[in-house]
Amino acid sequence: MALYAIALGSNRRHGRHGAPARVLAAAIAALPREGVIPLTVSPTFVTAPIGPSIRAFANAAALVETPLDPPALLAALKRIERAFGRRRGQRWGARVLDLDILLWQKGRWSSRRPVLLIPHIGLAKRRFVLDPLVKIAPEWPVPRIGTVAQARARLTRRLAIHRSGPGSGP
Ligand code: A4P
Ligand code: MG
Repeated sequence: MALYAIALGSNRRHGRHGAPARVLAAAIAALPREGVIPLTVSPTFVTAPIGPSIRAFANAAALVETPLDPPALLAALKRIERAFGRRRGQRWGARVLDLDILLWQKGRWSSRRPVLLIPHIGLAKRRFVLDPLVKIAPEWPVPRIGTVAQARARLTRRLAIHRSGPGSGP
């Protein structure tokens, strides 16, 4: 068995499950059928879209336990996405359900078939990932940064500097 942290995102209604927050709850409920047991689920955050999509997202994170190795877990998450009606070719667009692997207890994973990188490449750059994740795994190690809590502190500091702009402030 291994522990993973996964990210959940949705910014489209599902015909049966309803609004994005309900889609995330239904996705959590679908995990055990794939041999993935949710241990801790973060609160759901409503987040402004990053990228071209204009609809707000619901985002959450979960700690899960499973005997699956990283490629098998990715395949399981993709089956769940497909079952929720996610279509190919919607990269970065509006989507019913996006499930990403963020962290793996055993550390790093890198493969080309399937294309899979753990930690997730966007982990340290995205508040919509770190805000939910810090609620459930603040002490989880992040390579080269320290912990999830430190990654989030670093990102919010950087965003604050960005917002105040060059030359402003004392
Ligand atoms: N892949 C590689 N590493 C991983 C990993 N650790 N977990 C590969 C999952 N997949 C991984 O992903 C494309 C391919 O990445 C996969 O087939 C897998 O082989 P995808 O989920 O099919 O496509 P995507 O999600 O559109 O692309 P990507 O780059 O994962 O986009 P993101 O990072 O998911 O961003 N704004 C807000 N507020 N909230 C959001 O959730 N999401 C996105 C999409 C944009 N803006 C957002 C949000
Ligand atoms: Mg994704």
